[in-house]
Amino acid sequence: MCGIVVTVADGSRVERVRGDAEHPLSRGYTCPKGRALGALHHDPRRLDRPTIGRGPGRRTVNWTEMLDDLAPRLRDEIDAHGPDSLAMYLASGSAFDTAGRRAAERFLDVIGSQQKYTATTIDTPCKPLVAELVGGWSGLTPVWDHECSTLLVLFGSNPVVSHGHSNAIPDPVNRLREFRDRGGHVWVVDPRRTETVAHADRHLAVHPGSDWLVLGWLVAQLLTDPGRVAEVSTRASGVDELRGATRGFTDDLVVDGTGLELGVLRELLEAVIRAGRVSALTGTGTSMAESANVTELLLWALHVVTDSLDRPGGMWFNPGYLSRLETRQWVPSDGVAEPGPPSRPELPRRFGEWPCAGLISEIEAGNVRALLVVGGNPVTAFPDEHRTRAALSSLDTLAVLDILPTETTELATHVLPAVDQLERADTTWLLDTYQLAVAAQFSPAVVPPQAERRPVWWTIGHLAERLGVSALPRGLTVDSVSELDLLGPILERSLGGIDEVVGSASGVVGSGAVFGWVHERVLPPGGWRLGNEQLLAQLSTLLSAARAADPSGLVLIPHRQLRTMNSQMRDIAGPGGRTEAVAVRVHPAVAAGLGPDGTAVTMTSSHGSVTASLRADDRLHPRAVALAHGWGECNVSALTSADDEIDPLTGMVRQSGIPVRLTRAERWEHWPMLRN
Ligand SMILES: Nc1nc2c(c(=O)[nH]1)N[C@H]1C(S)=C(S)[C@@H](COP(=O)(O)OP(=O)(O)OC[C@H]3O[C@@H](n4cnc5c(=O)[nH]c(N)nc54)[C@H](O)[C@@H]3O)O[C@H]1N2
Ligand SMILES: Nc1nc2c(c(=O)[nH]1)N[C@H]1C(S)=C(S)[C@@H](COP(=O)(O)OP(=O)(O)OC[C@H]3O[C@@H](n4cnc5c(=O)[nH]c(N)nc54)[C@H](O)[C@@H]3O)O[C@H]1N2
Ligand SMILES: [Mo]
Repeated sequence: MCGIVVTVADGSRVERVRGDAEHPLSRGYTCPKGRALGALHHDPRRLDRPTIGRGPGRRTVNWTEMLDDLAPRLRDEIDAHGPDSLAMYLASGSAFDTAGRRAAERFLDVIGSQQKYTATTIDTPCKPLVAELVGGWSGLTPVWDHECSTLLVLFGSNPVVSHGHSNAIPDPVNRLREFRDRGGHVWVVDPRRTETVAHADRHLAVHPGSDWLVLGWLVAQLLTDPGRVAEVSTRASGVDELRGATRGFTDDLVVDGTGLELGVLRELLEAVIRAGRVSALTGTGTSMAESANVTELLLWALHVVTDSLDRPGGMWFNPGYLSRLETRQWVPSDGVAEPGPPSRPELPRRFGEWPCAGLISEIEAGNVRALLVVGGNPVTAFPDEHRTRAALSSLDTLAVLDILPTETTELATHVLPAVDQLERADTTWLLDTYQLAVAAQFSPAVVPPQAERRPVWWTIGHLAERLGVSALPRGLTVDSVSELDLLGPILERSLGGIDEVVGSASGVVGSGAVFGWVHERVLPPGGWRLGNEQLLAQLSTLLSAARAADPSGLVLIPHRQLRTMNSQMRDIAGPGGRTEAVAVRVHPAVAAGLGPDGTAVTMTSSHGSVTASLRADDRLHPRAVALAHGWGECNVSALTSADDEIDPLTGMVRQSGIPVRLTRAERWEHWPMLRN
């Protein structure tokens, strides 16, 4: 989401990537991932030619041979076992590929397969769930009003590293600095003293997994004011139910459960009251925990109770320069989920997809026989690494569209080389509504595709044509279409029209924050729904458990690394490339019992174990163990489960707050990528 300027020599050699000073949102900034795109483009290990076959039998083929082999296999599976025998996993590598993503989704649709899986259900399904249950539509994404708000509270998000969770925050350090320079205050709630804390006013080092107690206490305190209750009731339903449910957030319980002092909680409450409206954001630190849905409900409740949603000085809803949500007709959703896949009927189907946890059992049950992976690395992203590997290896057909070899392409029967971000035209469609302004950018391909790399829309489009259907809009055929034909309709419907977007190299801004359209057009009658029974039942279960809880023992928490993106960019072999490292981070008091930095330690959960190098980190809460996901050799997914601890409302896998034990490793094979 940062504007970049790419210097190209001889029409095809990427010499340099730098931030675009003219870009209205990123203003010359770009993070290490953006600057690495050139080296990634020239990485000698790039997938340049299609291959067929597993293991030593794998052979390089041309595209005709690939399509002649793959398409009939898909046809045979569908003829013999029905369209649901074909599944698709769409993930991060397709999130910045508008034409490819749309073609892939359309393909599954026209084939008639329900077997759609995305990274949402291993990332943050609590957000669309609560948006739907409270606001009436799952796509409502609250965005920080960074220009008018005065209080920003971050729960489990570290934008200085991640650049935002469901908000795209380019140039995060300067943005926080500007916010504070004009009087804004930043509070960070995180069991680790994060890189963002260095640019914040206050840091609350909570016990991992206890954010919901902070939020519930705040809401309960605010709702002790009868005037406020009456006022909130004019724009929300379920206020009494919420008030009843939050009565259990007593001072003692919250102090014990969070490890915070009552005085600190009171200061936060005063800051909220002083600010009047508040901007609060959550991230993967809360969305991957057992309390994810409840935390998100209480976050929305805090915003509703302070009249901060869809209002200046709080959170706004970006209707999107391209999506133009404010022009649509809305029918509020009742939020009822459909059943899960046949092997896991208890897993809810929401937002038109099944939870990733169910894909593994669908393969094991023989229901899914062919899987297309579009820009994903399930071996490092899915729960239960060993089961995921076994399931993927058992598939008749595993076709992976990627740019580099990964742990997943290793298991594939068909590897289909894709173009990278510099080799294709694109627009900011998928993250349109996450931005800090109503804005868009279009960029043509800056270099021609090398070798036999092909756009995802081209590959999927050809497969579809061979199956007698079309994955492209309006029945367009692959060989008669250009990328601009595919992106054109989106740009034409945009706020400024196609010429405006295509004509501006650095992107266009339609406006800053806009307010009121959600109240006018989207909200159900009666306003925000704060009394949802399913969410309040989860809250009451958590409260009962919290009263009995013993907050001791180590728990695993997730975190992001600045120069990697999940499993991507761990090492880049192109010119100017680099290698990253990963470590198990613990508080020095915990490390002292294990050994010096670099000691091999084994982390064990009730589900499995993983061995990696130790690093003492005084920024961590003494109970937290941090290990980033996305590493093949020390795969944190060995500790998670696809069966146990799955959230019943979303099918989300628990990836944070997992009880673990640490011991010195008995035997450990070093691998070259690991450094300390
Ligand atoms: N550089 C980089 N950027 C990325 C990514 C990347 O891999 N690298 N990944 C991208 C993706 S896919 C995503 S989903 C986003 C995620 O974006 P963020 O959610 O902002 O991700 P993190 O930077 O990991 O921040 C999560 C924070 O939660 C904290 N945490 C852990 N457990 C708890 C808890 O119980 N309570 C609280 N309050 N905090 C907790 C961690 O210490 C960490 O600081 O980032 C995106 N951006
Ligand atoms: N235990 C645990 N599990 C987690 C998480 C965690 O914190 N802990 N985080 C979760 C989160 S937030 C997420 S988002 C998921 C991530 O899950 P995934 O999205 O499956 O993981 P990535 O490693 O980002 O895989 C993206 C793949 O896309 C490829 N790629 C890059 N660019 C392109 C392109 O232009 N075209 C194509 N076709 N492919 C491309 C990359 O090479 C890479 O193999 O993992 C989740 N899993
Ligand atoms: Mo994510």
